[in-house]
Amino acid sequence: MTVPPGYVPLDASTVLGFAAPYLDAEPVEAAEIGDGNLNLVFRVQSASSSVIVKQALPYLRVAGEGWPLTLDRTCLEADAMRLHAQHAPGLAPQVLHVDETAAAVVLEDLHQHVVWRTAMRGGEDVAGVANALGRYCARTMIGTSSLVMPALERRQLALRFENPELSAISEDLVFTAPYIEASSNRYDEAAADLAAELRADARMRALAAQLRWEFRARQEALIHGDLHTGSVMVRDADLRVIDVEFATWGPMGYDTGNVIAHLGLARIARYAGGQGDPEAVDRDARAFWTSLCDEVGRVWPSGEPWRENFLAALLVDTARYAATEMVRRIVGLAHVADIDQLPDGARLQAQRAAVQAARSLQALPAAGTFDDVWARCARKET
Ligand code: SR1
Ligand code: MG
Repeated sequence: MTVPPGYVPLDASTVLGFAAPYLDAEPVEAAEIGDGNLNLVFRVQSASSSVIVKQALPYLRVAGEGWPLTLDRTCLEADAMRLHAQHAPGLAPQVLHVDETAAAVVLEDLHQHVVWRTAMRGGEDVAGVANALGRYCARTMIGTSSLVMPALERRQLALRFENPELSAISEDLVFTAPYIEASSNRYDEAAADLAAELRADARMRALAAQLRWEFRARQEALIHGDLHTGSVMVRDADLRVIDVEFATWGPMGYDTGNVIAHLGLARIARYAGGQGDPEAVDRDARAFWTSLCDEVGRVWPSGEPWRENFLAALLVDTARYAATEMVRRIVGLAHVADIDQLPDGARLQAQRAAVQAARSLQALPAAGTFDDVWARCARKET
């Protein structure tokens, strides 16, 4: 693809000058620290301060130049991060600068925070984080929806955040590829039977097709679009939600389903032999849902007459989107370290449990409680 005039990918040397205005002294060091699938991420340091520079590449980093992408995703991400920060103050990183030509943003460096998934994989349980994430979801989802936002403002906002390319990636990787013989799929040879079973599972295929349509059609809120435990930085109970580049108008249950799916995968991994107490994840999942419901009541007080119905429907959506997210993290392109890093036998046990959990979530009766959902998600037997 042709890149816009003036765009040049940064490197560990050129990023020093780019970041200098946002540091409190001369930059002395920069390193590319990105381990994500899409962008370049640098940490740039002076003697006494540091910032993060995130720059889009004109292609999907994990796939290479054969998968071209336009460059506007970092600006859209900064825009979404600022909007989410307005609704959920203190729960998103500070955006210090946006440079459209360089397709790069300068962000607050959360160097004292760790990725929640990394903490959990190390057996560490961080009190208060699940509560804060429930509040983030409630505030960003309800706050950017027409449940509370004045109609004119909401319609004007709808013109932003279309995000067609990254939304198409999600539609493909989450709802399509895992149910066909797609070249992007990746799984262990030992799990090939799981992948084949999924391709032959009419009910899971129907669920995925329906959810793909709902993902496109139900533009309920400005969702994060990739809200897993790797998108959450924690330091004690202080939480910041990062990596908002998949933000788009979509169904609220996509975000909450992602959170529950990744807690389910963490629980399954611990149960299969990973570090940490599986029951601590049970407590996190319950704390997340309780906090979300409580916060919905605070940010949408006028919804009282039908709020319970709304939350019951959101729970069903959460279970359904959790099912498709769990499946794609086992047989699709992008996996999770919680399970991939387990030793061979334990990994296969966890992979089977995750796919069974997804099937069980798909079959959830309409009037299920959160405990019903979680019991299906965090399956123990294989
Ligand atoms: C090709 S991008 C693969 C995945 O990485 C991102 O974090 C999203 O989860 C996306 O689906
Ligand atoms: Mg991401």
